[in-house]
Amino acid sequence: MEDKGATTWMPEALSTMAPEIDSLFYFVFWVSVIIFVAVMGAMAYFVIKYKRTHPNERTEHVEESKILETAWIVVPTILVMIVFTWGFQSFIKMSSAPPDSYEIVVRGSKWQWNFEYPNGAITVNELHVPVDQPIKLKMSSTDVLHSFFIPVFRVKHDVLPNRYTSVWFEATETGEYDVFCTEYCGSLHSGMLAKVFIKNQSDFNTWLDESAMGNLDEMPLPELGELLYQQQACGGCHSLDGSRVVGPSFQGLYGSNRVFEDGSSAVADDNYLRESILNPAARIVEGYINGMPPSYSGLSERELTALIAFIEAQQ
Ligand code: HEC
Ligand SMILES: [Cu+2]
Repeated sequence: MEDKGATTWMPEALSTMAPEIDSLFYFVFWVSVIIFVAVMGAMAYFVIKYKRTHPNERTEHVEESKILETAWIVVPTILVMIVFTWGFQSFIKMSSAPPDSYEIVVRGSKWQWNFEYPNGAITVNELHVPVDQPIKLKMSSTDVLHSFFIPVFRVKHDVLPNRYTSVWFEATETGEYDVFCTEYCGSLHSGMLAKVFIKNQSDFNTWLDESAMGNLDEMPLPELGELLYQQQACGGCHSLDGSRVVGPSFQGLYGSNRVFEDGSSAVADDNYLRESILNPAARIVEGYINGMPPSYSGLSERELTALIAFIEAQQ
């Protein structure tokens, strides 16, 4: 059970904490199996052995057995205390990241994960980490509750809109594994998937240097717009290929005629797009719900212009 391979119950164990968590899991699991078999076995045996065979048959008088009663108080108490101390120790270890941890900022939003590294690099739905190095994730959400889960590391924690939560892990092998959102967060929850890429330290450093953001002030507007489209999770609701997701596609949007729920209409020019981003509830496109988060007012003027330029480029 200690090896790194996946079992029927568990995926590979690839963090320093994972074997400890698995051992506790298997302890609880096997104790439960033994108790289940013993109790069900005894029950089946007694049902047959003491079956009433005649209407006049009466149960004989039974005195309690002091030894038996003591045993079933003491033994479960000991088992529960073992699980408690073992679990509590692991819990403390899992809750406090080592001081030399490498910190990555995680942002969950409907329906993607953004990761921000100490040098300013940002990735979407791809978490890159070095192997054999404690990593601390500082997590928050821009909208609803999400939950961050990496099965191979055995870490899972809620991600909340109103405070930071964190998990830490130290990967023990390189590879590429799944990350899930495990808190139902709306229609595309099941698609809120990411990958963790565990690299050796030098590959990670190379990757990090290559991914450092250039000077955003000098980036051409449509390019900056595309970056924001990814980072701000617009892509979760707006496709670029004409397909309908939660909101209308950006393909062919610019300059087209928009019809709204109240029957009015307008041409999708710069002013309309600006209003749609800053105050999405103002006019609702016909056939859609008022489902766009009102939280984009923090975008700078340059960022808004960049997003509009990006939308204009989707013809
Ligand atoms: C959670 C889903 C969601 C996200 C995220 C989202 N939107 Fe929307 N958006 C919608 C919905 C739904 C509508 C249609 C209803 C309405 O008009 O408000 C919409 C409408 C729009 C429109 C008007 C479209 C039209 O056809 O007239 C624009 C422009 C727009 N969004 C831009 C953005 C940009 C830019 C971002 C990222 C910064 C973004 N949206 C993020 C859901 C979303
Ligand atoms: Cu989620």
